[in-house]
Amino acid sequence: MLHENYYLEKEKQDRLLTRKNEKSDFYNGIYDRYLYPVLTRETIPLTWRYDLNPETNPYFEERLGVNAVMNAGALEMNGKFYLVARIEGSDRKSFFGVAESSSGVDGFHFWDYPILLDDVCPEETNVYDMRLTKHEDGWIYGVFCSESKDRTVNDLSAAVAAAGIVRTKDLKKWERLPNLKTLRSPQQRNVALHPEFVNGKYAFYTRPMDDFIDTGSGGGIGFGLCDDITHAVIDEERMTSLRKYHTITEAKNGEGAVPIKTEKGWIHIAHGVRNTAAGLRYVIYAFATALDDPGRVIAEPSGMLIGPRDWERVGDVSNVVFTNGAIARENGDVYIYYAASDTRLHVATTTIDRLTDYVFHTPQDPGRSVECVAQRCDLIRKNLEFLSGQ
Ligand code: M1P
Repeated sequence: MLHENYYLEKEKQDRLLTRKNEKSDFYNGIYDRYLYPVLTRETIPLTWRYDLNPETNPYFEERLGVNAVMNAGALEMNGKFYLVARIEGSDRKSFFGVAESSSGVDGFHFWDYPILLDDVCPEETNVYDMRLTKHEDGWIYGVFCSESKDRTVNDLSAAVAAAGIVRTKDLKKWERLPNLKTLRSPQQRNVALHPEFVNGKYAFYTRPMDDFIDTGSGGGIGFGLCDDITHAVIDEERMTSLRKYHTITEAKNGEGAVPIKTEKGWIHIAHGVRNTAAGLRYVIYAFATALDDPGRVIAEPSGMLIGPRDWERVGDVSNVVFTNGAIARENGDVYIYYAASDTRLHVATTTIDRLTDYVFHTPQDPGRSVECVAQRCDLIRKNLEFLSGQ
């Protein structure tokens, strides 16, 4: 006999998991937002949190709580949508779980168990933010942040971020490979593997950092090649999308989802960070790189693509939207999975055509207010002329 509260909680959760999602009335022509998040802490199976045996848990208390579900890698496989989400336990340690859905906007449910990674790094304390790459070599790679305590300095909070690598064929059996080594950057986060070979080599988008939080001299999103993914070493990283003064990437930026291939270039959906009196503000932006050189930026629409709005602005780390997963389907539909305030996971939908139009036809940021106003006046003048001709 189970505790009566089990049935109440199970019924609540079943209602949540079967709830249909709906597009919200938000409009910008570029993408649609949805009313409900696709994953939250409430969607974590009860078996992961409670001891269901009334003899050992007479009050039906949560034994291993979950605090947040966020930043997810994403992949389509056999017509289904899969997310490898970052789940943060009440103990502040993150781990990964696979959730699947048939629609991509609702019905996501976790598999029976979270992913238990091979325990190959004794110093590793935390793992998070996996980017999933279906690589042309036939493997699905997961590249994530592997965080370890920094014991080289006398500072309790000091940590080192590196890029961990796993690979799988089915999202069930995972093989852990050695962490990526970047010879010229002390720390790395937000690393993603490009889906194709570049000059016969594996290509990574990196984010060089001097320190765990501050990127320091790190100038933005890097790009580097390596010969052997089973012992991945990158010597030189050249810069792609840069941090820039008085833009949305001033404090830092980082590759988000694995880039999407289009006829005009690789489209990247990344994040940019600026500092404010209320702390760091994270937004999502887009740019494109060349098909024949995925490290070379060819289009940079001005400003942000997705910013935190309404209740998305509030959570554990408020004023944050962050993505590390998007799915582009054969039919041209695109699903961008983004987390709000490091607390829950949302989806925005668009199409390759709309995204391409946005990336290649949104004007670039001219960098100064006066030029931005001139840019806007030019748009207004054209519109008024157009309207008067109607
Ligand atoms: O808290 C916001 C995000 O902070 C980090 O991103 P970045 O390295 O660019 O600062 C990541 O830890 C990410 O998980 C988190 O959402």
